[in-house]
Amino acid sequence: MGFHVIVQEPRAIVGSIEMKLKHSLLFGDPEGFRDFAFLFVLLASVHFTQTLYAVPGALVPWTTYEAEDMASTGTCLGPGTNPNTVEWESSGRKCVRLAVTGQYLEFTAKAAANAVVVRYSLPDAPNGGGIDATLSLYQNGKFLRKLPVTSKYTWLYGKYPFSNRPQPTPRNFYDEVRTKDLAIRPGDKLRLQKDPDDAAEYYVIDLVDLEDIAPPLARPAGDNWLCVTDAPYHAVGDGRSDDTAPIQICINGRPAIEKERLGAGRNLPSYRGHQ
Ligand SMILES: [Ca+2]
Repeated sequence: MGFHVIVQEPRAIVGSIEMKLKHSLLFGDPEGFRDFAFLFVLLASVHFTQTLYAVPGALVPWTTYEAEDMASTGTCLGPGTNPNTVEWESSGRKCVRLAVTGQYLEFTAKAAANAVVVRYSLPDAPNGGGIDATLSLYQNGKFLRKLPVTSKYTWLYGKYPFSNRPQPTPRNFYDEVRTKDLAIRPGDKLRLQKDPDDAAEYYVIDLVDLEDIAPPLARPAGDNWLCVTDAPYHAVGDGRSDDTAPIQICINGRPAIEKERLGAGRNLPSYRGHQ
């Protein structure tokens, strides 16, 4: 069997080798056995290569833990593929709903991490506009901190360009909350729990990401930089203040300067919601 068979249609190759193997079995011709061995090695190589490279998605520096795979006293939703349901917008089409005080999700960290991202959904306010609430984070059974969660930036309704007024066919259920400066070790148990003062009617959790994030970069040397937290811009960078104007003014002043630098912290451009 020469190189030419490789450029043939694969099914024809397999069929040809199958015919030769049958011939060899009947008449003891060694060529069929040899080709069959070649095909076996070829298919094994393809399978091995696919095993090595068949990793879906991008390479990312965090580890994702699906809520539906965690230990939980909540209610698993999905898999669901119906539009306008929270399952439909969920990773893996599944999520977990915590609706009773004391219900929780718990999982074991696979690697060290200092930051957590939780993808969650809260109910909307009765007349739209969202609500604010908290969710409790525990580490190895010990209360760690409250996660501030909101539905102010979620819940759209109807057809494009959508509305914030509650009606059938809701969508955009999920938001994310981030917290950092943690000390999570491999094997630690992390728990999200609806405690008595976590007042939302329910919490739907899709997934949790753990990441060991690097500290902020040091300010570059030289003066060929603009920093949005410096005068005259005065961005706050606390994750709560609207820093749209300082960032925009800084960018508008860019032509005379080569680069801008966002100051350490959490700069929060304003959200432009649909009306
Ligand atoms: Ca999920």
